[in-house]
Amino acid sequence: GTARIGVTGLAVMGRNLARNFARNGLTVAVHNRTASRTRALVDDFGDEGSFVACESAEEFVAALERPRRLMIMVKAGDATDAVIEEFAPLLEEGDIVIDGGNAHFADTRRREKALRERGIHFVGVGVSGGEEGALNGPSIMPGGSAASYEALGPLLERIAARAPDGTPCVTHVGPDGAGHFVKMVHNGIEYADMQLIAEAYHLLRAVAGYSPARIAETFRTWNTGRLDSYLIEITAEVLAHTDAATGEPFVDVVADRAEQKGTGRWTVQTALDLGVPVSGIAEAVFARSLSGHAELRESSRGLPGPGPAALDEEAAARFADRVEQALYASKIVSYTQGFHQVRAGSEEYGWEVDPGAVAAIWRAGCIIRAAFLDRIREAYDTRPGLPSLLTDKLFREEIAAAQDDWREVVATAARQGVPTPGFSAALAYYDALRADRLPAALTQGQRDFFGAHTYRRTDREGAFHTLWAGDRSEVAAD
Ligand code: 2AM
Repeated sequence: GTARIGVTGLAVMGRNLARNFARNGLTVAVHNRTASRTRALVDDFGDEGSFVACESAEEFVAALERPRRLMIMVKAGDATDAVIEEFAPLLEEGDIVIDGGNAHFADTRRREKALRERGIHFVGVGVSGGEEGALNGPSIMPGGSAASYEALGPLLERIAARAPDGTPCVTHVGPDGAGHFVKMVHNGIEYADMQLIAEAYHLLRAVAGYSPARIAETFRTWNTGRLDSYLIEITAEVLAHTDAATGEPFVDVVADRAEQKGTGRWTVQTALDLGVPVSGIAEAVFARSLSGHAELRESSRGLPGPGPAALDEEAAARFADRVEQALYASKIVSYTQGFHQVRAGSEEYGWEVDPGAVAAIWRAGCIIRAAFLDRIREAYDTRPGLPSLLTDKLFREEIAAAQDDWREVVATAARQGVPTPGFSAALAYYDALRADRLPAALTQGQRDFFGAHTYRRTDREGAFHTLWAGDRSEVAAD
């Protein structure tokens, strides 16, 4: 065969990735269960590059140069296993099967192991950037053997987004499920970013009294500073949009029930298993969930609470500046938590993920792309073993400068009854981590009281138990 890579599964993501490969000078074999899609691709876009249209699995496999690089772009789940089972018997040792779908990293680990035992490389690839990214340059997060990356990496570099400094947004994240894991955390961070932006909007609307158009202007201004990011940019677009049918701001005619496809939930579930406090991401998932509980919300409407108090123009402008500070500080916390999860996953599964490289490939192509990620890359490049982004010199200074405003915003929100779970959770995380002493000591006392769970002491080694029901003397519990 002569095709450098093959794509099977030609719904929009697969089709756009195949076109991206072809547009970048690679001969691409294309295949789909239903052959009409394959023909449509070549009919509609055949002039963009070199495609080899294949009707059967055998034809598809035969079209690929060796080692074969076969990319599966079907719906995550059973379809992926079905397609793997269909092709694996046709492949030879050293061939590479690539799953570019949104698989759970645990499935990717299982598939990688099963195929490795058959001498076939399996690469789970996180692809971010949606349909547009797939066509014009996504951020790509491949996980698999180093040998498979040698054969595949250069091709992925051709189609990846370019960071502002020109480097392609793809790196060998680590073995087996590392790529899909990192993609999952990316999505969790995306949820948190979106929630924080939504809270900023809500505060500007309810407390500062700004209109959606005015808030769009505010976000545009913020987008020229340190918050410069794709999500802030599109937020301004959405807020400036007017509904054609009613002439009302678009944001006022959209039902306020947020949906989710589940990768944010996976992030939080996995974080719970790993014992990583990703409170900002969790609050973002819960905020969407809460918004969808229509009956609960209906029956709770009118519960007592304060309403927002109107600010004059000058106070409103000052408050808006504070919200920018609160948003930025909370964003640092979200990323701190997300990168903690990446490190925890990496340690649990022995992936040796380079967090600086992850930040670098999120700089372009994906939904959370932002100038900010370059700062994170720098932080890890300066200190590869950095335990927490909060302890990076620059972030530490920025939070020091932002924190009075951050606290004021959270206090104002509480006083005026505006829910800010993201801002509040981020601040609580920050204050908990910097505390000398936590009330966890009391928690340990309670646990020892009702369940004899024992505790450790600050002044001596060992585990201890207090005879709460007896004379309350302390005994060694080892
Ligand atoms: P289809 O066009 O034949 O339906 C998104 O659903 C993509 O995944 C489509 O290209 C679809 O093929 C493909 N797909 C879904 N389930 C599949 C399966 N079990 N086997 C092969 N392809 C599948």
